[in-house]
Amino acid sequence: MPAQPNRRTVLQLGAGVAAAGVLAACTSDGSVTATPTPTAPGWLPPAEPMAFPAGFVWGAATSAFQVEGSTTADGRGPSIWDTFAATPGRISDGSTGDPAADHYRLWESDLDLIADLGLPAYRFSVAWPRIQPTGSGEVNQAGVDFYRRLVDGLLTRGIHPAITLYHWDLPQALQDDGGWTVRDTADRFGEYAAIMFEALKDVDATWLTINEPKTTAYVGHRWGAHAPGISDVDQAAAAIHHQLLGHGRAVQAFRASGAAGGIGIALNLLPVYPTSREADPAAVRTDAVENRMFLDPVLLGRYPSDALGSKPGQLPADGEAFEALVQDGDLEVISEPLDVLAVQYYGVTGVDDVGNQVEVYPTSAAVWQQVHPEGLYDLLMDLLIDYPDAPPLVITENGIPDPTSEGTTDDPERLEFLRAHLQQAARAIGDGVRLVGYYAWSLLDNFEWAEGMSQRWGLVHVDFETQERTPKASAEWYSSAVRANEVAPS
Ligand code: IFM
Repeated sequence: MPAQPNRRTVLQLGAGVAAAGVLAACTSDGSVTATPTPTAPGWLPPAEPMAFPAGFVWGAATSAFQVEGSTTADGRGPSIWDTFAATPGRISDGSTGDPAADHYRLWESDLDLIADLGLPAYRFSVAWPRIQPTGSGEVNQAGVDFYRRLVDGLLTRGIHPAITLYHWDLPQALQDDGGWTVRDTADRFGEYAAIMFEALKDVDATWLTINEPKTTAYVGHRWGAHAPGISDVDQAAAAIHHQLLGHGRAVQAFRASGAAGGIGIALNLLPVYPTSREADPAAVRTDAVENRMFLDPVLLGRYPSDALGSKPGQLPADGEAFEALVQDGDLEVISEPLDVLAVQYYGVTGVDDVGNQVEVYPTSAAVWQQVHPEGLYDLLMDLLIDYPDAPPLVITENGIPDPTSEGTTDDPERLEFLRAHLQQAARAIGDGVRLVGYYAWSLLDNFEWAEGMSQRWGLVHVDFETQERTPKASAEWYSSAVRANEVAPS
């Protein structure tokens, strides 16, 4: 497995002081050097609106398990999230994916809502167990028909479909055979992807193969807090490789199908800030674990050499066992050229000298989310510098939960979050980043995984008793920004 440390930059906070002006970079011998940062500290947004390029794609996103409900309708098979949510103690409020936001039945009025907000694009995911109830073999036509209707409904309304093939709802039958820890699942994913390309090949869609392979690997297989609920670092590492291999197989199937549109992968990336000079090495390794372990194989055709091991910041998996999983030709498959790289940005992390991830910016109601809009700019500029041959970028998730679980339509925190992040996005475009679109997470309040229905991420409030939808203040603000194709100052 070829693997050279690259020069991906890691921001230096200095001794607990935010707004640094120094980048720590990993050299080819693995040592860390300080270099001038391209980030001008103390950047302030201009007093005028910041315009986006003509043709910039604006949208909002959901995923199947989080919104659809109807988990046994029309031949859908069980997924790992049905199993996980049905296990006592796994979901904080005991909720399941049914009815969630009942989108499977309310999809038409939800598409009207998207149109009313003036959003030119909608990102949703296909539930694999609706298409192949056991993850292989026979196609369940009723499932395919649902997504055909959804896509046609979008096109009728002039809304561009962005279609995620895998947003965490693996058919349970595949999990019973090892799930993402086994290579066979990558092949099954390629077959399922081919079914969807064939079914929708006439549609000019943005296809995304796998949503956040990092979350599935680490939260689902290392920490056991998401389905399938495994706590084993070597299985987590295996899940990385097999998801990425599945991604590559899907890209190959896309090209072979002759389907219209383009394809990419959705990676959640995390700018890493050392809390002191002594923390630089651990921060560089954390960057390998959080970012380069996914970016390098997809964009450069190699895994980083500094992600796995027992040094501070590393993923303590068995490197030799991991290398043994990577067969000849795998990295060529994984690095099949893409049309777009989808970036999901929620915030940043600090790293201390022993490799602990620590809080350096305030968190939202989601304890893992350290909110730092400038981190988005840093991330986009890092991608520009470190992966100059990357395809155009699109932000496919960015958002914040309501401060409480109560539910409200008055959400100034989200409105300001969106404003600040869009300003950073516009700033990065002005500095040369090829960013072509932005999807807010999420269109609707929905099933937030282990938090169940208790964490609301929607631009649109959902009353889970009545399923009534009411746009929040942030939705109205976002709608105005989208219509004007610019972000206004506060
Ligand atoms: O709700 C999730 C989404 O499914 C994946 N990205 C992060 C969001 C907020 O946690």
